Amino acid sequence: MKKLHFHYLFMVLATLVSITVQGQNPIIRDQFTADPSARVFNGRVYVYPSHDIQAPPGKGLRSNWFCMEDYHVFSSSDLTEWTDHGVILSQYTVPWVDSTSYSMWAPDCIEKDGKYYFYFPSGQKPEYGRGFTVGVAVADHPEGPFIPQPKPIKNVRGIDPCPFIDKDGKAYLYWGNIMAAPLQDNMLELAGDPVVVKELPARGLKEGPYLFERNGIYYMTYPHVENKTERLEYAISDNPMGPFTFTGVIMDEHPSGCWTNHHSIIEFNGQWYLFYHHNDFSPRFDKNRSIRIDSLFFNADGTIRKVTPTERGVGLTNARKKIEIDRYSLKSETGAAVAYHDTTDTFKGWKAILSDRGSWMQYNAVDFGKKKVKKVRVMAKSEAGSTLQIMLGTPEGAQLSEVKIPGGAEWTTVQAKVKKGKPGVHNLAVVLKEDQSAEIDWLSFK
Ligand code: FUB
Repeated sequence: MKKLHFHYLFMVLATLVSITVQGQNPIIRDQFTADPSARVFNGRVYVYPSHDIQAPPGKGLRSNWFCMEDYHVFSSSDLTEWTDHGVILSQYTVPWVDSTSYSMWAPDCIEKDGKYYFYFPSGQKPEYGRGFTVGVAVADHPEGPFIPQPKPIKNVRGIDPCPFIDKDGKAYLYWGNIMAAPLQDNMLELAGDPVVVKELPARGLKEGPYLFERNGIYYMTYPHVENKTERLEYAISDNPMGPFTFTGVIMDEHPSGCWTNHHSIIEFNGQWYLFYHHNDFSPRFDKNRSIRIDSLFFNADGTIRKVTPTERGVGLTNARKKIEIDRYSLKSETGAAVAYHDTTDTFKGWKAILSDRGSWMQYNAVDFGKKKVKKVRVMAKSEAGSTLQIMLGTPEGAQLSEVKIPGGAEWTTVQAKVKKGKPGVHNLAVVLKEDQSAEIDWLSFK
């Protein structure tokens, strides 16, 4: 009784936490996040990621490995401002989970008849068998509170569950590498025996299935290791149970060597998006990851155009807020680089470094609103002192402002007048006018 009371209190408290985090890539800047399952519920985007942590000494499945003890959910109405709704489920509150396993890996969530079904894998208590299985927690709202079922789903062995409800109302569950089964109407039990999904590539690890439908085509998308690290691929079918035909690559392997990638694909306000992850805040340990978003486009025949990861990500950036130019859309081939502010605390973020005369960074989709801006503030640093040009559109565009950075070792905020500011949404570029290098943290207009 005491335990149940504590569990309820925990769930209520969890739903009260709400911290806004700002997005470009990676979209969550105060904790590690991985395996983003994005869904659109009631006109908002909800992301259900895994929550990577550093394993406490002696904990977790093995050392230097994936380590997770709980889940958060994040939501946004514009893909730029993200609200953290706090912990929605933890390994300590699910009856069947082995709370010493730290193995709450990639989850997903789906809505049916006003209820939200959160599917998650984890290591199980010995009485339920060995290895990973999948459970469900149910809520009345996308952000919870989620009440876990007392037992895992019967007959599911593996990780990375993905639920799908077809246009005819029939529900399916995909998981592992890669299995499928129909779900019963209650969304809590399988309605048939699991089958291996055919005809996906026979060689190399496949995991993280994510199935969606568009114009009558069922897209089975999944990370696949053909050569050391994962790349995102897809296969198509006219049936949610397959067989599928391998069709192409959605995203190449991360050049950094980050071993995993894991994704989901949604349409939101008429645009398709790919949610995926990379190890942005943890360059030396690729099991501490961060979730990202980039736009995804289809060709006329329904095939998917390969997505190139960007720092800029998606969404509009308000010109009157901080524009982090280090999350650039384009940069000059030479003399433009990005570095951490503090390599011992990567969550402090990045700075842009322009070092050659004429080097530049371009930042797309800045929303100047309805009124012309009159001034720009730039947080910058330049040992020898330097000058930046703020251009509208591209580095060759009209000059909005010229900002002189005084010489010195400290960061300083410099303000300058803006000429010919324009209302509306525009791209911006910052160009180094002199030979002396400059570092830029952010700029903002008023
Ligand atoms: O996050 C742990 C595991 O790494 C996931 O379950 C896999 O898909 C991979 O991203």
